[in-house]
Amino acid sequence: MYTHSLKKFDPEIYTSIKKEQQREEEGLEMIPSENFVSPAVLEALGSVLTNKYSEGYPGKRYYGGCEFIDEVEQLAIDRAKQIFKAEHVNVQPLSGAPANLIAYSALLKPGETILGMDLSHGGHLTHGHPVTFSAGIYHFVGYKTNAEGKIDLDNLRAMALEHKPKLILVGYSAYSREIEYEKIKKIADEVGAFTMADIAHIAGLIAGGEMNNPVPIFDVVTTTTHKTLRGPRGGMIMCKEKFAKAVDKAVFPGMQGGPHENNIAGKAVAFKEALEPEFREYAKQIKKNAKILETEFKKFGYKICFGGTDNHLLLIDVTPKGLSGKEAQIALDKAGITVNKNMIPDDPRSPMDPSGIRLGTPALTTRGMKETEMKQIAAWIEEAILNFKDDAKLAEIKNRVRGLTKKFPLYPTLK
Ligand code: DSN
Repeated sequence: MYTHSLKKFDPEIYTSIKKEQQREEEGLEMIPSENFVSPAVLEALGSVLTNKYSEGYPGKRYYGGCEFIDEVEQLAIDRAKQIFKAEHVNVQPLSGAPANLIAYSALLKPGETILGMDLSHGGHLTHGHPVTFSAGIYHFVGYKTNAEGKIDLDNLRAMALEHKPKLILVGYSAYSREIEYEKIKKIADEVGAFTMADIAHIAGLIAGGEMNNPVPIFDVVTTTTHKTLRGPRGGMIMCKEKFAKAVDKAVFPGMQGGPHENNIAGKAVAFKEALEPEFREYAKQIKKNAKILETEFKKFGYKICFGGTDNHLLLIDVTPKGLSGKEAQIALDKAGITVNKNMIPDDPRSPMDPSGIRLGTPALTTRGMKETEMKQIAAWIEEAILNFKDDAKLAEIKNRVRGLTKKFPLYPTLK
């Protein structure tokens, strides 16, 4: 029946995919939420599992023909439990934002209060930003980091006592420090709040034993699977057994329909990779690489938000160098280095043209880059920022970037 290949049948899409592959191969990918999956994960994603409907859970489906789908989903669940020491895992959330909305709906009634981190201090849009759907359903109160860039637990406790939240939310997308889950759980217990951690950014570092694991401590933990965890684009919810039913019901039929089982197979493969000893080395190197960048950028006189990094990312105020975050992002793009413009705490500028850039090391570390390359890359970033209006200089840096990335081939076996 089907005889056509993508290349022959749809050259437009084929060509765009190939151009993106080349962009990924030739550039330095430093957006801290991005990574490169293995060819094995790509194979699972592109498999026939995409054809199958399987509403329900392993052993309890609404459709026939799910015996192999059940094997796949059960493996994903069992491996995730092993990695994070989780009592219960749901691997069906389609991504991080829906996973968070689902978790809120499992734990709370509309109108109840959530205490979450302010977006400009490193929180995520889904943690209460007024533009989101969840902000119309729940009452969010935002806490902030203090002048030293740390989460002030005394202030968090005072806010919890004042606002009596039903849920205290931690886990961030631009915050670069470790999180003290046990102390936060104590505060939550004092005010009778549930605890939720969104570990989307740091899941791989937790899996690799390089950061504190909230899963055995907190009630509910959400994550994406495609950032430091290096799996396919997707989400996951882990929780204590007593919330298992509520979470499963909130995923299906509460918020989602048929799970994407090709994607769940990709998650299972990535989890198997995360259980290998090499993954611990990978997680360690991500942090080492981020520390080198911190040291180098401090030498160049940048202000690192939160005082530095304990994880995979850095949030940097570039305005003292005479440009905005947007200008820095554009200049670095021209130099073949991909970062994202980002708000800094209490940013006086706008989200579309903020003061900072956010960058990280997970993707470069996947390519095998280490301390020597980090020093070189930090110097190129500084050069690009100092010459942000000089297109010829930026093109020259891009050439050097291409020379470096050639030495770290990404998908040599991918045609
Ligand atoms: N877009 C993700 C990030 O870059 O952090 C969060 O949703």
